[in-house]
Amino acid sequence: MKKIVAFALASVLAGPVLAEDTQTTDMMESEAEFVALDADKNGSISQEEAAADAGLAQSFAKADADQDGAVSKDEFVLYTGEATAAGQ
Ligand SMILES: [Ca+2]
Ligand SMILES: [Ca+2]
Repeated sequence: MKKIVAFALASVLAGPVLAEDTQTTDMMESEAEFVALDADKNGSISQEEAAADAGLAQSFAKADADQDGAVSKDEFVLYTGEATAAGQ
């Protein structure tokens, strides 16, 4: 039993190191998600394309930082990063 607790503790202590890897993975996941949502592959997500993602559709105006009616890749990565930081 003690061994199991020690292993669990070691996993927790290893957490910060793993978290750094996760940040990089999150960025790549955001990009993969962006490509998946950009149905017509024009490099930005229109409001219609955003409808495929309930969370993005709801926060579209917020994600569209420059309010040009489309979410660019940079805006999307920023938006998903902020959403992750806020724990949503
Ligand atoms: Ca598009
Ligand atoms: Ca925009």
